[in-house]
Amino acid sequence: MNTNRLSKTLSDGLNSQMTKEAAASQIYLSYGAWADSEGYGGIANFLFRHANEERNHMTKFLEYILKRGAKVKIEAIPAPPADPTSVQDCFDKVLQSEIDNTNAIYKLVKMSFDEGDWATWNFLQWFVKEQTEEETLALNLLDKIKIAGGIKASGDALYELDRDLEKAPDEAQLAQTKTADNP
Ligand code: OFO
Repeated sequence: MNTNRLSKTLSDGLNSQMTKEAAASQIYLSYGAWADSEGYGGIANFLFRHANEERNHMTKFLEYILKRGAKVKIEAIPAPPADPTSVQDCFDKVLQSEIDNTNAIYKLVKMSFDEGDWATWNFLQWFVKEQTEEETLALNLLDKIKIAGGIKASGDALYELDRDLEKAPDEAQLAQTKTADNP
């Protein structure tokens, strides 16, 4: 009996999203390393914590594909883009990367809807909510840097921002402890 409950299209799509989440984690790691080397330890800490969140998202996709009886394909993770040129550029790129990810999730939601695969549609709703939160977080970062003076932000303003982000609550949790009620 065929125990695979995912179509080939959705199984390929979910596998590729799993790799995309791993790539998002690498992007945050690379921007975090850049921030630290520029002396922004607080921003680096924030970005490193977010890298863990993306890794947890990758695990959620992996667990779901396995749960539905389909095959997990672990593939090469694309290299992150070039280093940012400033803190504003870094936050701009974080927002763009989250928007790209949201669009990829929406495509999967549409695929699952078109197939009437309500289990997958339901699974993806957690990510729809998560992406809204992550885009908001990235927009808030951009607001903060704008208030600090944008590309011309002074050393003092960047120092304050760096300190604030160091203290920002750590939202990274293990994938298995995350639920729709406790994202
Ligand atoms: Fe940035 O979030 Fe994963 O999905």
